[in-house]
This record gives sequence, structure tokens and C-alpha cells, in this order.
Amino acid sequence: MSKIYFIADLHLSESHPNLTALFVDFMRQKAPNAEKLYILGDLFDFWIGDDEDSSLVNLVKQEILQLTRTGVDCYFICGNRDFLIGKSFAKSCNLQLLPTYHCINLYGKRTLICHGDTLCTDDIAYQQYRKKVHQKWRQWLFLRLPLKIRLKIADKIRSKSKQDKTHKSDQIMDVNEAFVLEIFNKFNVLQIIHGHTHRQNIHNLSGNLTRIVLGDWGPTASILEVTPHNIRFIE
Ligand code: LP5
Ligand code: MN
Repeated sequence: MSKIYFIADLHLSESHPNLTALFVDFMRQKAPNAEKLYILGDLFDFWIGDDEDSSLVNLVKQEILQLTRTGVDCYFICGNRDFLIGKSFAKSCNLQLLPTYHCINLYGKRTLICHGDTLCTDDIAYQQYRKKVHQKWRQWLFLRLPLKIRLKIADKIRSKSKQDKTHKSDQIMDVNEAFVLEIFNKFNVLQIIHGHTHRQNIHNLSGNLTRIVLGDWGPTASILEVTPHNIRFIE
């Protein structure tokens, strides 16, 4: 039966080979059964430029390329950790890059997909930081630095973020419900699918609205499977 998969927040890195193995298994065993695969951000733990040539990056490229060759369309919306994934990486594996907010017709239901970080408007420090690192001129400069220096800067940001998060409440780091309603209205959708908060759930809201939150990958995978008749999480 026709199906579409959604995944996010795999946080793949060289230091977690178990996650890479889960990803490879998913790409070879499950994903080929789908019509489309949407990766809604944070596929990688962090990304400092398409010129990084690690064995992990090459393996992921290979898996995506192989999947698209079997006829599965693969789409990607960047996350807060891999927002620097660019056209060169995408082109090398037939991955189709989508903007921050993107509307799709999901078996007849108009649905908005996004990473989810932009919905967390109570996290003011994060939103200010996000605005800065999404400025094109900053990214242009950053990408021209030697890889070693980029890695050092990324490490600094990661440890500052880790430290800051210890002072933030769970509520601050979740989506702002009022803002989510604004987004439902702005994009005129009945359904939103996003990741980022790692709080896997299907929220049925008033007014026939649905907000689906993808889970992160840990000991097991978190995959949203949508068919014409059903929506469910599979491991
Ligand atoms: O990802 P997660 O869930 O752990 O935390 C996020 C927010 N943190 C981030 C940072 C990423 O984790 C690390 C990204 C590495 C990217 C490398 C490329 C850098 C390129 C720069 C291009 C110009 O996104 C976290 C949220 C949390 O989600 C929940 O929503 O709270 O946000 C923060 O913690 C942000 C801090 O509050 C503010 C950080 C300021 C950093 C200032 C850097 C100073 C060092 C500069 C050195 C030159
Ligand atoms: Mn994220």
C-alpha cells in the first residue's frame, strides 16, 4: 500500500555508530517501501559545511542516493543542527531541499511540515541566536573559514547551548501553543508535522487540527508512517 515516511532528529555522528546502523537498516529495509521520505531536520548532530568529507557523510550520501535510485523521492528540511547543509550535498545524493515551512497535500489533507525550532518562540535566547546564524553573510563568512576553525566554533556553540539548556524549563523549550495556532491559520492547514522537541506524540487539537511531533532516534528509530487510511509511529 502507498505510504510516506517522516523522520527527524537522528543526530547522526561518528561517535554513535549504533545510530548510523539504525539509519542504514531503515534506509535499506523499510524506506524502499515508501513513495516518499521526508527528513525534517537534525539528520546530523551538527554540520559545518558540505566540504566535510568523513566516512559518515559519505555513507549517508550513498544511502540516500541508493534510495532515490529505487524511486523513492527524498526531501529535507534543515534542523537547528544541520542548517548549513547545502545544495552541493543535496545534489550529490538527489536530496530535495525544502524551505523552513513547506505545505504538502498528504493524502488529501493539507499539511505543514517544518523542523519545529521556529515554533519554540518562548526560547528567546535561542531565537536570537537562530536569527544570527541564519544571516546569509555570516554563513558565507563561516563557510570560508578552514574546517578546523569551523569545528572549534561549532564546539563552542554546542557547549554554550548545552550549558544554557540546563537553566531552561521544559516549557520554554516546547512549542508556544498560541504561535502554533497562528501558524495553522497563516498556512491554512489542518495538520502540522514537526520534530525538534523530541516529544513524540499526536496531538488532536480543537477545530479538527492535528499536531504531530516526531521523536528522536535513540536505542530505537522513530518513524511516522502515513498511508491513505492511517497515521502511526513505527519503530
Ligand atoms: O539542539 P539542541 O536540542 O541540543 O538545542 C537546541 C538549541 N541549541 C542549538 C545549538 C546546536 O545544538 C549546535 C549547533 C552547531 C552548529 C554548528 C554550525 C555553526 C555555524 C554558524 C554559522 C554562522 O541550536 C538550544 C535550544 C534547544 O534546542 C531547545 O529548543 O534551547 O538553544 C540554545 O541553547 C542557544 C543558546 O541559548 C544561545 C547560544 C548562543 C551561542 C553563542 C556562541 C558563542 C561562541 C562563539 C564562538 C566564536
Ligand atoms: Mn532540533
